[in-house]
Amino acid sequence: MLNTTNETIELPILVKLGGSVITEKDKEFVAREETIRRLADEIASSQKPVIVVHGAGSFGHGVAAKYELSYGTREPHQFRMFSFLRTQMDELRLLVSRALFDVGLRPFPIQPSAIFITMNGEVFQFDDHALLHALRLGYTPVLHGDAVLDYAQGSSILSGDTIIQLLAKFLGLEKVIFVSDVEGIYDKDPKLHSDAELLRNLKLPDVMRLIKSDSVGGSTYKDVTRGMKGKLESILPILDAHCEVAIINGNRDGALYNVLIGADEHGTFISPR
Ligand code: ATP
Ligand code: IP8
Repeated sequence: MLNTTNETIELPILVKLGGSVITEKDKEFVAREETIRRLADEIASSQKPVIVVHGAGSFGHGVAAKYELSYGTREPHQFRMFSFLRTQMDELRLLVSRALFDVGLRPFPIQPSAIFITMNGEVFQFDDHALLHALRLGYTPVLHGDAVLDYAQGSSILSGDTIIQLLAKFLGLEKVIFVSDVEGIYDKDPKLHSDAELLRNLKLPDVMRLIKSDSVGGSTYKDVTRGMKGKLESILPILDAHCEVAIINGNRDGALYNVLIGADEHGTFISPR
């Protein structure tokens, strides 16, 4: 149960819809709308309270990389492209929120750059009021990786994985599901090695070992937040907060529904201890 001041509500499950699943990562600004609708339907069918955080995929990473927006805004064209990136993320959030609405849920879309401000790329301010009140009222908050304002350098890129990590700790959640375009964590990048083996059950020390090894890499697509390696680094503090983590393939029909209802069939499942 989540205690928000004087009320307790059922603990939501955090679901990260990876940018590699909800967008065509190699086609700029193209969303995979059918997949988004199916994933929304799986969330609704599970009847579990969730918070949705989605990735940027091809709506964000290409622009962020080209104009170096992770490192700040100094030149006039960077300020303009920051605005462009922000509006692209609004568009993707709208597509995800509308799909959730269309399957009967009550999405509450939140613009992360309006509630998070960073300092040198690290979260410095987080205004939690709207998020907590939305949860209290039974809405499904929808957030995402975003281009955010930064007190020191003007702008930075806040990954959806970092938001997940913050929310898991802050809300004391018990389960986080990362929906990606691979079955889970492998002993090497499955997109580059056909003999890669899926690691089904892991514990916190295994994650620490994998981060130090070369077996987990970035993404094969343009990704300013460092692909699966960045994801594993975000997962460590989540496990530290005693929260379970699942990484599943969003391209596999029913995988999200199954893991939401607790039938862990396909994927990598990481327990805090
Ligand atoms: P986004 O961060 O845009 O939301 P995402 O959450 O879907 O995207 P990515 O950051 O693209 O996920 O990371 C998934 C990618 O990581 C896979 O497509 C795969 O190519 C790559 N990868 C590298 N090493 C591994 C590994 N050992 N196991 C699994 N995937 C790996
Ligand atoms: O796709 C990155 O978020 P992520 C956000 O969740 C932008 O890593 C705008 C590139």
